[in-house]
Amino acid sequence: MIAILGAGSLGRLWAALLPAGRVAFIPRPDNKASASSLAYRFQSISGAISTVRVPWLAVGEQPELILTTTKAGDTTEAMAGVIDRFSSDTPVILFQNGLGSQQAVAARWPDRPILAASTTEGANRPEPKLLVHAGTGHSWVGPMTDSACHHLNTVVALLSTSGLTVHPDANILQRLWQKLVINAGINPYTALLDCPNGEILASSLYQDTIDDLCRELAELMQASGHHEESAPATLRQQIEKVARSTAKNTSSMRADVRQGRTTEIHYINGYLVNLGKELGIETPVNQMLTERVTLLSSHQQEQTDG
Ligand code: NAD
Ligand code: KPL
Repeated sequence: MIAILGAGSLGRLWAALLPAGRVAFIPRPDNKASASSLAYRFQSISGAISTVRVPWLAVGEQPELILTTTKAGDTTEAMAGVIDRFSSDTPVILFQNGLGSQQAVAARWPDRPILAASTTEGANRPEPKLLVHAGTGHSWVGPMTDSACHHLNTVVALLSTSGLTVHPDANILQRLWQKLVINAGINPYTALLDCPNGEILASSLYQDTIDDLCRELAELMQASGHHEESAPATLRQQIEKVARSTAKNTSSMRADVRQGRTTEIHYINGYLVNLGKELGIETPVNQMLTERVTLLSSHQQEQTDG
C-alpha cells in the first residue's frame, strides 16, 4: 500500500493514477469523518472523466511508501502528526515546491529514509470534487537522508506504476535548485501583476528587476556549491523559456493569492533571502518580492475572510 499525506491537487493526482487498491490517504489525527473513502471526479490528460474512490488508511495499517503532498509550510506539522504510527524504515517522499521544507523534515527525522521529488506534472481543482490533470511531464526523486539511498530504485519503481515518467536523481538538491530558480523568477511576478506566466515578460516590474534577481540567484548558487549553469544570463534564459512555454498558465502562487490561500513565497524567494543572510549575500530583489507577495497575500486573505 502507498499512503498519501495531503489530499489536495497533487495527492489526488497520484491517488488517481497509482493502481486502485494499492493507495490510500492518511487521515489527519483529528479526522472525525465516518466515511471510509474519499471520492472525486478525475479528468485525465486526454480529457476523459472518471470517478475515483480512495480509501482512508486504516489504523494500524503499515504502508510500504508514504507520499507527502502538503504545501511546504504545512509539511513538518503534517508529518509530526502521523509519522510515529509508521515503521521507522518506511520511505517518505516529499513533493513540495521550493526549498527549506525538505531540509527541515530531513533534519527533524535524520534516521528515517526521507526522499524529495521535483515534478513538472500539473494538477488543479477547479471544483472541490473535480481533479484535473492539467499537464504531464517528468518527476525526479532522490535521497535527503543517508538511509534513503538504498530505497531509491524501489520507490521509483513504485511511483512508475502510476504510468507517469519517474526518474531517480542522486543529486535531487541540484534539481530542486533548478526548479527554485524558475519559481523565483516567475511566481512572485505573476502574483504581483495578477497575470498569466507569459505576460510578466513585457512588464516594467519584471524588466527592471530580473537581471538583479538573476545575479542574486547566481551568487547564492555558487556560494552554496551549485555551480552548474549558474551564470546570471543563463538563469534569465531558463526563466524566460519556461515563462514562454507556460505562457497561458496561472502560476501556483497567483492561484493561491486569488483564492486567499497562504502562498509558498517563504520557501521560494523567502528561502533565498534567508540563505543570503546566512551566507552574507545581499538579496534586495528577493526581499522586495517576498515582502510584496506576503503583503498582497495577507490583504487578499483579509478580504476572503470577510
Ligand atoms: P493543495 O493545497 O491542493 O494540497 C495540499 C493538501 O494538504 C490540502 O488538501 C490540505 O488540506 C492538506 N493538508 C494540509 N495540512 C495537512 C495535515 N496536517 N495533514 C494532512 N493533510 C494536510 O496543494 P497542491 O497543489 O497539491 O501542492 C502540494 C505541494 O506540491 C506544494 O508544495 C506544491 O508546490 C507542490 N506541487 C504541486 C503541483 C500541482 O500541480 N498541484 C505540481 C508540483 C509541485
Ligand atoms: O511551477 C510553476 C508554478 O506555477 O508553481 C510554474 C513553472 C511557474 C508553472 O506555472
